[in-house]
Amino acid sequence: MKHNRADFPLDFQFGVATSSYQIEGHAQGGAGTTHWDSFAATPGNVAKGENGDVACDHYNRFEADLDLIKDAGFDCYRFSTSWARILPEGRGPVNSQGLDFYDRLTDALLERNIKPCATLYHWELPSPLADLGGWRNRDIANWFADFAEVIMGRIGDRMFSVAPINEPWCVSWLSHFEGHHAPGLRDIRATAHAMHHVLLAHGRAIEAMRGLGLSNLGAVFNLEWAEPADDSSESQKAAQLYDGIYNRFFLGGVFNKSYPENVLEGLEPHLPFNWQDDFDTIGAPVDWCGLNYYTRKLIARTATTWPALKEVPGPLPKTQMGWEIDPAALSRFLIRTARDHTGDLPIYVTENGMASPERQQDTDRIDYLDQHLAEVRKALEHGVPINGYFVWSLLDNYEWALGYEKRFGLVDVDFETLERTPKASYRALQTALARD
Ligand code: PNW
Repeated sequence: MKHNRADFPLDFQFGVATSSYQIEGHAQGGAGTTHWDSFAATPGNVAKGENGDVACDHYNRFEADLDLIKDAGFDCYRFSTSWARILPEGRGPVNSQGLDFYDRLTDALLERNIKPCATLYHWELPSPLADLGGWRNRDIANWFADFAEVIMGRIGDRMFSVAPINEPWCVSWLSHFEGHHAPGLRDIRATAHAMHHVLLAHGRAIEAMRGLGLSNLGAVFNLEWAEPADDSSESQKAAQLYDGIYNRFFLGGVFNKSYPENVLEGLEPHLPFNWQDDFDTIGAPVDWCGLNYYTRKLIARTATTWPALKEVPGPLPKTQMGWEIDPAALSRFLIRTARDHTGDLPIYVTENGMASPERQQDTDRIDYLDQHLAEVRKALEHGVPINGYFVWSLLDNYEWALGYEKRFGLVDVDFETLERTPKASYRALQTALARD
């Protein structure tokens, strides 16, 4: 790689990220069913109808997987905790096997001197709560805060950092407006409610964890740079609206206690009553901000109902996901986020990486990581307080609606044998992260 540890501040943290449903193998250990199980079982939603029942079987193989993290030289491991594994009904009775699993995982990380960075929710909502309306139901903020207390009551004392929710845009817009993720709705009112409730749930969980005495609590957002497809003022406005919906709505709610005007123009009639009254909870102080960055989009207007946006194919090189590679947008985002939202608060790049069909010699991934780390360094030189960078992902895994074909791992997984094989990118990072 073109960079190594010495190019970054002394206490800069390098990490790798995964999520529970994507790697654990959900159908074991007494976990309850989730809305992803039913979504995946409905024909047409997921490539080949694949689901997370077995995934990488990390549930049984976590010790060996943590050895891989250790041997690569990572400082931190960002994992998520499955709500339905811990509370099979979403509320009420605890599955002690589930709590035990995260307890063992935590200790196994500490034994290896790897810092545990937990995300409480990375998308597998327990089915009984989904049946009650899931993210459309305001009560979810309290159900979620209760879950936060259960899991962090057990492992919170040993966490390096905790974030309640991974990517509020995906939880709400992608899942309730675009219908690409569970629950697969296409409804603006459901979307607006989910957008607001996911932030409210975030804030309630922060309050609950403060109550437990936890510190180093954060929020994790996914950002996509919106570029006007052409220089018409229409496309310019469209790109600003895309930016508002995708990026500024969620950052604004948590850090500025407000939603962007250009989004409210269309969304306000669909938001829950008295949404303005929730900003003290939504904006509960956090200790850091996590940004997940992969790509940019070219945006133009279309003649449909609000928001009337369309994505236009762009000219940049693309990953296996078909996502354009635009490293420069990462430093722009880091600088802008500090300027407009987070000020002096530490920022972490909590996900960055690419899908590639190359299962061994993934030099495309090495280039991708190199180019994005260069942008992190640029933003650091600019004075942005960036404390760490996490690669998505350790293992090839269940890439949601796209199933197992899209491979984001530094380590190849053979989904027949579940055998793990480090790729060239893993070796390159191992060299870059070595301490002398
Ligand atoms: C992130 N989009 O998800 C997630 O945190 C991971 O679970 C996922 O595997 C990774 O990125 C790669 O996709 C996203 O459609 C999924 O815009 C989809 C979108 C964005 C982020």
